Amino acid sequence: MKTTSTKFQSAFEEDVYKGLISFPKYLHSKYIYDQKGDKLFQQIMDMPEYYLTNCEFNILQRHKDAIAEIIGEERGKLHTNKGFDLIELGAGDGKKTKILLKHLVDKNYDFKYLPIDISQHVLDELAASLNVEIPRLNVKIQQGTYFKTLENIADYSERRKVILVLGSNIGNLMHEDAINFLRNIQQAMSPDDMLIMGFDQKKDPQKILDAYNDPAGITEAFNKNLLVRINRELDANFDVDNFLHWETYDPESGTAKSFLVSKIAQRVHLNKLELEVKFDAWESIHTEISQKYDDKVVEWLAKEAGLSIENSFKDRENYYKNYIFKR
Ligand code: AVI
Repeated sequence: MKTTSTKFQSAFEEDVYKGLISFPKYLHSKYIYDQKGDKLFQQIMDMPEYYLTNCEFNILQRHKDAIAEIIGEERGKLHTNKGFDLIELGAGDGKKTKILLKHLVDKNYDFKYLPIDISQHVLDELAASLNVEIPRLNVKIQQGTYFKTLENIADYSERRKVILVLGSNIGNLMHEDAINFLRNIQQAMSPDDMLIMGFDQKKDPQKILDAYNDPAGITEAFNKNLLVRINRELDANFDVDNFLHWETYDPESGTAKSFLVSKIAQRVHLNKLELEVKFDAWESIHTEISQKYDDKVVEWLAKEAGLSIENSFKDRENYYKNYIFKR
């Protein structure tokens, strides 16, 4: 567990400080997501260039029958209680999940939906919309971070568990962190449980670059929201116009990287951290990775985390895959 040193009042302060005094400079993408960042990400998901959302939507639409059969099947004898709990990590607005939920309810599967999200507001809105759209659904919302909630999973889930992580969120982690993430989930699973997770696939590099570099500048605003947030919360004076949003994709490693590049030599003050940061002209801050995968890499990650691939479902163009794992 991470501890915050006494010099800092929060992990945010410490991480920003460490990232900006490093060479090369970096900032963690998780800090993009304040209220404004959440809204910008919603807009990204609606952009035509950001194919990931539609692909996963289509996969769930096309394969809901097969997915329901796999997750609804009673196999192990471990759980005497029939039925299952569908636990979604980072549920958000549940737009994609609702396809599966509607189908499971229509087919009378015995299950409860347990969405977990960091934001209580998001969860309240999700619960209200589900109440109207799928009134027969049994829902219990859980506010918290993935791992805190997973650690206490036994407190609220007594049945077989199907854990759902959509949106290729794992892609924002380097492989080592992705393995730890999967291992944490694996440790919360019993042998009868399943994990369904989305992984964006390697594809035409141009398609990937376009998804992270839209002409409307929404992704740019999303990336620069890191600086806007630092200005507000750490009393800093970043001029966002002095930075360029820059995206790269390495087809060998499958890693898309976002940067903010300083257009000029400049000094920025973060008063709350008593820090002055000096940028040379064209110096970069690395802000995000969005990893793209193939079956070999997903198999390797799964094996390292003690999981095995049970099945996988892809969209028509092979852009994206949802894998079902068991331990
Ligand atoms: C949340 N995550 C999976 C998104 C991605 O594709 O890496 C975040 C994002 N960054 C830029 N556009 C979308």
